[in-house]
Amino acid sequence: MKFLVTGGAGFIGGNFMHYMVNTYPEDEFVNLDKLTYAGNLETCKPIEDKPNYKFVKGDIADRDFIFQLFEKEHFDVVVNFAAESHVDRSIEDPEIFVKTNVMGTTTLLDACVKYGIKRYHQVSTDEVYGDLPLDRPDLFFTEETPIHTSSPYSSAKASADLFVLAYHRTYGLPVTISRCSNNYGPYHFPEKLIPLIISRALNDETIPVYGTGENVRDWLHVYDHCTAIDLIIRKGRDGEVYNVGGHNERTNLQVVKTVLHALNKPESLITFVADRKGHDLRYAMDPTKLETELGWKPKYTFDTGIPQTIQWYLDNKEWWENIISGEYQNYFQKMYVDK
Ligand code: NAD
Ligand code: TDX
Repeated sequence: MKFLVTGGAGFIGGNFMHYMVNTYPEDEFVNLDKLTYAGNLETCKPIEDKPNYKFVKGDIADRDFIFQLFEKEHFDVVVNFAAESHVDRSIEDPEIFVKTNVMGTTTLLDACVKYGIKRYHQVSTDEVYGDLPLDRPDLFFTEETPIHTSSPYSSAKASADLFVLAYHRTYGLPVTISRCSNNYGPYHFPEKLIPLIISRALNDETIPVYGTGENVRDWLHVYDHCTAIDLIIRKGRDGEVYNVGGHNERTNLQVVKTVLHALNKPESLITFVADRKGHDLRYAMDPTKLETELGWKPKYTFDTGIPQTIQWYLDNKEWWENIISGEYQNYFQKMYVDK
C-alpha cells in the first residue's frame, strides 16, 4: 500500500513516520510537509535513507499542487496530521488555522474524491469536545459528546472533522477520525508544556504556569497514539470516530513538579503568569470504543513515559537546542516577557 502522510516533519507525524516506515517495510510512505516553524527535517533523519520513505515539501492547502501529487502518486491511504497545532498561537493569529486546518483538509478530501483512496484518516483532538468541569471527575468525553469548542485552534479542528464526516455521507469517502488527548514524547516542539518544562529547567530558567496551574490535561505517550492510528486505519470502521487516551489525568502543576523532581531542579523555578484566554479547564478521554472494538492497549503510563521522554531530551540536546536558539526566542519574548 502507498501512504500519503501529511505533517510528517512535526511531532506526532514524525513519530508516526518512524513507526510505520520501520514496522511496514513492504508499504511505501510519502511525507508531505510545508516545513512551517514546527516542521523539522532533523526529526526525519533516522528514516530518510529507508527505501520505502520519501519526503515532499508542499502545502496541503495548495490545490493545484495537491491534485498534481495525487495524479502522479496513486495513494491508497491518506493520513492527515498537517495542522497549525498550538492553541496560544491560534489566539494571537487565527487566520492561518482556518487556512491550513480547514481548507487544507477540504483540499485533501477533494483530491481523495477525485482520485479515489481506500482510507482517509483525520488526526483530530479531544479539544473539539470543549472542556469538563474540575469538580466532576466522573465525567469523560465519549464519541457521542457534542462538539463544543473554545479556541480558534479547536474550532478549526472541529470544522475539519465535520467536513470529513460530510464527505463520508455525501460522497461515500471511506474515512476514519481519531480524537486523542494531549501527547508527549520525543521530538515535541518546546513551545508545548512538557518539552518547555524540560528544556527550560535544564537551562535553570523559569517555568511559566498559566493561571492557578489547576487545569487538568489527560496525557498519552506519542508512541501509543501512533499504534492507535495504525489500528484504526487498518481495522476501524468507515465513517467512525475513535477517542484515544490512557486515563493519565494530571493538573498542570503536578506535571511541572513531576518533571522538576525528575531533573532534580527546584520548585522555585515555577512562575505563575497570566491565564490563557478561554483556557479549557479539564480534558479526560473515554477510550472504551477503541479498546473493546479494536483491542488497543497503551504501552506507557505517565509514570513510565515521562522518564523515557526526559531521557530522550537529555540524549538529544542538539535537536531542541537548535530550535530554541532561533526564531523561537522572539516568540517566547512576545508571549511571556513583553505581555
Ligand atoms: P506539530 O505542530 O508538531 O506539527 C505539524 C506539522 O504540520 C509540522 O511539521 C508543519 O510543518 C506541518 N504543516 C503545518 N501546516 C502545513 C500545511 N499547510 N501543509 C503541510 N504541512 C503543514 O503538531 P503535532 O503536535 O505533531 O500535531 C499533529 C496533529 O495531531 C495535528 O493535526 C494536531 O491537531 C493533532 N493532535 C495533536 C495533539 C498533541 O498533543 N500535540 C493531540 C491530539 C491531536
Ligand atoms: O507555558 C505554558 N504554561 C502552561 O501553564 C504552556 C505552553 C502551557 N501551559 C498550560 C496550558 C494547558 O492547560 O499547560 C497545558 C498544556 O498546554 P499545551 O502544551 O499548549 O497543550 P494544550 O493547549 O492542552 O493542547 C495540546 O493538546 C491537544 C496540543 O497543543 C494540541 O495540538 C492538541 O490538540
